[in-house]
Amino acid sequence: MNRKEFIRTGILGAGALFFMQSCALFPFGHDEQEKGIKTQKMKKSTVIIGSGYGGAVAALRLTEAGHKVTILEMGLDWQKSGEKFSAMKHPGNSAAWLRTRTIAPFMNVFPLRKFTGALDRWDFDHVKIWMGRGVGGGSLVNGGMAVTPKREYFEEILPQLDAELFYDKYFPLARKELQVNVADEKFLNECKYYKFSKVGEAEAQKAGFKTVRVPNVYDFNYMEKECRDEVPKSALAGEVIYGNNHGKNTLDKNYLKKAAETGNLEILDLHKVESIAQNGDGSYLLEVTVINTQGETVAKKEITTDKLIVSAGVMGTMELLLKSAAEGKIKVDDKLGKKWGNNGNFMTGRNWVKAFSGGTGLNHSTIPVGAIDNWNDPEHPFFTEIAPLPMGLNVATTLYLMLNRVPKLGAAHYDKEQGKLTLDWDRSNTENMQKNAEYFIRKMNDANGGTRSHLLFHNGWGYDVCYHPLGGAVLGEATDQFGKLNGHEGLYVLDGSLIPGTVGVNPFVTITAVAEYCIENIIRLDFS
Ligand code: FAE
Repeated sequence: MNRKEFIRTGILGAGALFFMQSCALFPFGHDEQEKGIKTQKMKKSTVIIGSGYGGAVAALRLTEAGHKVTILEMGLDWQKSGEKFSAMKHPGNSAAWLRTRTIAPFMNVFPLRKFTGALDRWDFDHVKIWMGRGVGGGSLVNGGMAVTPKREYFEEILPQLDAELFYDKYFPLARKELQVNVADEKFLNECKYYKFSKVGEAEAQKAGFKTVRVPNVYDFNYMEKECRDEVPKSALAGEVIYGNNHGKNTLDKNYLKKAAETGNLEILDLHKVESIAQNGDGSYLLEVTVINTQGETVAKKEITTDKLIVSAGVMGTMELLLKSAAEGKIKVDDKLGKKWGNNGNFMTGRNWVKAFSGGTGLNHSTIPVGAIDNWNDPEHPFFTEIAPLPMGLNVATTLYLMLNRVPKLGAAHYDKEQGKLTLDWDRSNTENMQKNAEYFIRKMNDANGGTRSHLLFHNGWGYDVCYHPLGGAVLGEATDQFGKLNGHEGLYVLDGSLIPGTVGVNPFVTITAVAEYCIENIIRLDFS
């Protein structure tokens, strides 16, 4: 088919093209695209930018209430595309967003073909931030740990919210919709893939720490079948940060699926919103680039909408709003960008763990189920995930993702000259985290032997590893009490940006619960 025929066919099938989910099949080359690209103008009643937790919750509640919704997602619709996710040992197309080498926290020795993969990483001077790309956002690549924050800490960081209402209504609702479940203890004891967790827990207990079982959105019934070789393996085959082909209840299988079933949801993938401008009549104009799976521009769109929900994840939301403001397209106040934090993320590890009694095992499930809860220690408060190292090697290493308090919060800015987002964040922001890590590793080694994993991170200290960026558009500060951006009718922020830099545990249950609360009130007040 030549290009003319392609366009003719495209015009005949304009409806289908409009709803086309993936632009991977666009047949023309880069130069031709650039020349032939015309900007399409269109109007949509309600637009959500991003299909992670905040966006998915908003989509379900709005569509259920009868509103037509369009989600613009820069990543791929993996389910529709037919592409498969890849395991950590064999990184493929899903392993990185438009990179030629892997971007895991370590061991990035694998070359890649450039593709709109599911995992992205933004590097700043003192912190590297990982995030999910694709329909389902972070749910595609995260470890699925579904932890409800401690009530006292939730009250401390978000005093503007009614904690009773959250613990009675919004947290249970979030857990139900996200399909949270807990692994059976007998299974964990018997399954060889959880030796790393059992060893990690036993050592922590020996060092005097309290361990806790952690709920997850991975379907443990499925995992038990994996263990018995009855179904294709996913968590037990090293799949996680490059996506899971089975087992994990990602947002495209719950919130987004239900929203699509209403018939009111349109998801446009590979649609990147470049900027937001406010028109004279108060509506919003979105400048959108449509890309193919090589990252090449295949179309441009200008989409006008009266109601805009920005759910691009903390870094995406900060970039979009601060950049649009720096370019004079929207006006924001100085509260936007403030109270950014890394949720106290600090990665570390120990070597020669039980080295002479079989180590942590050759095979690790990718789904963490254990944690060390030292939050109530006034001197060294932390919550630590006992993380797997699913590389198929018995490296006798345990890996820990520590979550600490964030006494010194940072801030996000947009540097117009350099054309990029910047962060006020340096080693002083992670000082307390480093002290906790030193204390934790010392205590573990004193009780159990072993050494700090000097070869990982910076001599064993991963102060710059961040999986949980939070804050920047704090609820009730940069927004009103339900997420409406200050001074902007019809423009809402619904994602991790609403939470002021820390929540003390893995954050997606809280992001989901806060989004449920906000959208319920937004619909009541602004969509009637
Ligand atoms: P998010 O899920 O990041 O979704 C934002 C979406 O917006 C993405 O799909 C983007 O592609 C899209 N987007 C961004 N910019 C644009 C644009 N300009 N135009 C169009 N689309 C755009 O946002 N949390 C837990 O609670 N438990 C865990 O076990 C856990 N493990 C993690 C492991 C890894 C490797 C990573 C990276 C994160 C992990 N997290 C975990 C964090 C969690 O996934 C994250 O807090 C949430 O996904 C954030 O949800 P949001 O709704 O804020």
